[in-house]
Amino acid sequence: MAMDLAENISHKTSGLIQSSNHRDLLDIVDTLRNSGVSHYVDLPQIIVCGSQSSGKSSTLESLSGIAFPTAEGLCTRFATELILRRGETDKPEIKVQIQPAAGRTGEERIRLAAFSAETSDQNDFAKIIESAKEAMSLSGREGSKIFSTDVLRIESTSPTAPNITLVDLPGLFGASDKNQSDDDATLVQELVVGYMRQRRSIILAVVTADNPFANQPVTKSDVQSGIKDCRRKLTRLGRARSTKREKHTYLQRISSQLSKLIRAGIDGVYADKFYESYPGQADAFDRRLRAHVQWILSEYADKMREDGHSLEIVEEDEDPVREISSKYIMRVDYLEIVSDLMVECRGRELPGTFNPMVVGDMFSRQCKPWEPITQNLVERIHDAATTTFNKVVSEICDQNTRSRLMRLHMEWKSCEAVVYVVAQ
Ligand SMILES: Nc1nc2c(ncn2[C@@H]2O[C@H](COP(=O)(O)OP(=O)(O)OP(=O)(O)O)[C@@H](O)[C@H]2O)c(=O)[nH]1
Ligand SMILES: [Mg+2]
Repeated sequence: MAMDLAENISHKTSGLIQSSNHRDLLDIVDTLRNSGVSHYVDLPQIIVCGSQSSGKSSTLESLSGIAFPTAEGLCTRFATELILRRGETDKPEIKVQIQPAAGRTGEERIRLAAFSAETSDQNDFAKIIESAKEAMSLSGREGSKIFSTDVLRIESTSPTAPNITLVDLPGLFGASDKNQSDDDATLVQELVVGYMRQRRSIILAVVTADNPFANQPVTKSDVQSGIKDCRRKLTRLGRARSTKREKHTYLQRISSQLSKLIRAGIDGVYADKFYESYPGQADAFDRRLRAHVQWILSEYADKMREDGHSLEIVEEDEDPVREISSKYIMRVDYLEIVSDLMVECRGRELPGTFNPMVVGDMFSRQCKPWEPITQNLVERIHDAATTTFNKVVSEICDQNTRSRLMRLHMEWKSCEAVVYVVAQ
């Protein structure tokens, strides 16, 4: 029955994932995994996880056609990586090895790495797993360990197998009993979460039908947030669009949503869900454009007040605010500069009067820093507009549409338009 299902799956998937290119790629992935590269790079794999005795090993058996040891109660004691490959062999070939855990001593590593078994008879499989357990000191005798972080690697090549890598993991459990301690629960949890965290792990969560879905440890945290993420991505993908008209409607929807959200961001009306903000959320400014620009403008006003004038003119009885001596001048010294300037500005005025142009000259000398400060303001507002724009586009369309629209220079054109509107 299990073999039938496996064959069924492999036939259905052939043509999609069974190409020789795909097989070569997976072989490279497994060679890398075998060389320990997975310590540095996460390699793709389907991981089977869930509560104890929820039927993980049985699910794996149905998918692979390989009879895993399954039983009521404590059963899977270590991670088992099952590498299924389609190959032209007369009989199925099964190769078994142990990848020692990171915490093993040098001597133990040599002993475990030396463990290897090969067979073409699936009936030997249970025996091989038993001897692997023995090698990992999981014999079940007094004082032996219950769980291990060593990994059992099984490579199975047969003409009908699908090209996939599956990982069977021990079941999660909360409470200790006479067979397993709290430390064991932590060890298993760390092992499972370690596999779940690997970015390229595809999580196959197995849940029992007699316990509510939301109560099972594997459906909590990571998996639930994964489901949420998938839903969000699906919503973003939008409805199927095969005709030109449907594609046109899709782009029109993006365009109207974009202008609606950007308009709201410019006007500072944050009623849409996109602008939602809650305490501790760091990216509110990235979305709330008007608030961000107002903040940038108030910093600009402070900067202009403090550094907008070239020289600070200090009254006789006061101390300068600025520390660098070239940045301030005493009033009496400044008056001398003004007198010199009045001479330089002399026109046709009568004696005793002065050319009012002198004020313009003094002003242009004093406002020299305005240009770089204002240039910086323009850049900051441009960056703020770009950030909000990118956030909005990421929110309303899928990754593929987004990058294709961006290629049409929509980014620049729209950002310039936003800066223009904000500046108004
Ligand atoms: N009723 C019923 N029993 C099942 C089903 N799948 C598996 N079992 C039984 O449940 C028990 C546990 O199955 P396993 O596949 O060993 O479960 P597991 O999740 O691998 O268990 P651990 O590795 O110990 O965490 C075995 O006795 C199976 O025969 C199912 O769909 N229905
Ligand atoms: Mg199991």
